[in-house]
Amino acid sequence: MTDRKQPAGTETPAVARLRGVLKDAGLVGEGDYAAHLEEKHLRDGEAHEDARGHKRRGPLRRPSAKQSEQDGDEQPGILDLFGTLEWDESYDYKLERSRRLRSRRLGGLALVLALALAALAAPQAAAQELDADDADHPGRTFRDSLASGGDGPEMVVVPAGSFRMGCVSGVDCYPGREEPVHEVTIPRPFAVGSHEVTFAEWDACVSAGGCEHRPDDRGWGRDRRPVINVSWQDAQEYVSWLSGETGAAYRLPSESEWEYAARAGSNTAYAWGDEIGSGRANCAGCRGGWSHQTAPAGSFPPNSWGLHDMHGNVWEWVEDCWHESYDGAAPDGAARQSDDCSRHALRGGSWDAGRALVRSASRFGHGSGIRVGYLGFRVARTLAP
Ligand SMILES: [Ca+2]
Repeated sequence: MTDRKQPAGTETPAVARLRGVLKDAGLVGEGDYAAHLEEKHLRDGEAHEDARGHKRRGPLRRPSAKQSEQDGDEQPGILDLFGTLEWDESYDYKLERSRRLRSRRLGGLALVLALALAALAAPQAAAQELDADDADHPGRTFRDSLASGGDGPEMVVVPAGSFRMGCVSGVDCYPGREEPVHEVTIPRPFAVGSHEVTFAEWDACVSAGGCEHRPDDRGWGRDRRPVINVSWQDAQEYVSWLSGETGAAYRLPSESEWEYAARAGSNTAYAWGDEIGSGRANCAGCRGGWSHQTAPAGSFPPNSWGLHDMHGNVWEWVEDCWHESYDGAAPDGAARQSDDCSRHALRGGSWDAGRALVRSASRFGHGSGIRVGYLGFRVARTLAP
């Protein structure tokens, strides 16, 4: 098992702590932080990623109307991720504001350094002593080493806890299917993939002889694209191989574990609220910048527990046999192993699904052997007691 840093494009715990110190000291606020990042790009012409993940240099620019039309979607910008500045603000104004902020920051530099050192030192020293099965540290990421070489998928430790499962938001509910709303208690922490299993991860299984099926990628590319055209049975083959390679108990998440992880403590339609917004996910109507195809893993911000693409990109197989409602659902996070096991449950919606289907509560069932271009999965792992 090896440690990993926070996924690219997200704020590391160390940066979050530093920002907290700066904010507590009254030296920066949320908007100041966004302005600082933007000014840094404008000043330095640093490489940044556009909405399609392509590396670019130079000032951020508003996409042309023609480009937006070609993409068939509204292009999100880096500024939109922070939600504090608009594209139509003049760069001169923003630069002037950044200069004022920089001057203010310099005035408190000594204090910032002292507070930052105090905030960073102790927690990081403690984190280095943990391992994958340390159950008391949710949010920790790790990868298990494979016997055949390389590492397995990046995993995130999810805490134990309780939540209300089903259509608790009242937004776009599917009558009956997401009811009755019921309390579920996840008794122990577990780990779940930070992203959907990618083609690269699947192809490693094929190369090692653990997976027989080599799915088509529809011409979208493999590498970090989520694997598609895999059945529930194919997914079982993958987790069985991964368990053998790592010596750890890999499996699909149960349906309740999946929703618990997708909600990440929220009770809204989406982990970020009741509105679909823009630049949050990849679906039809998500305004995510990807036109009717999958997006590479990690193209969108994770939820507050560090999980990407729980909403959209590909539907994800879970362990449970399909049941049309939550009648008789287990209250302890266990997978349903009876009822219609010729079908299994799918969660999260996909690149071709509308916004109602990518809600946290949305669920669907498909024949267990079907292979289509909107079906994929992510793995879960039981942590040692
Ligand atoms: Ca997904």
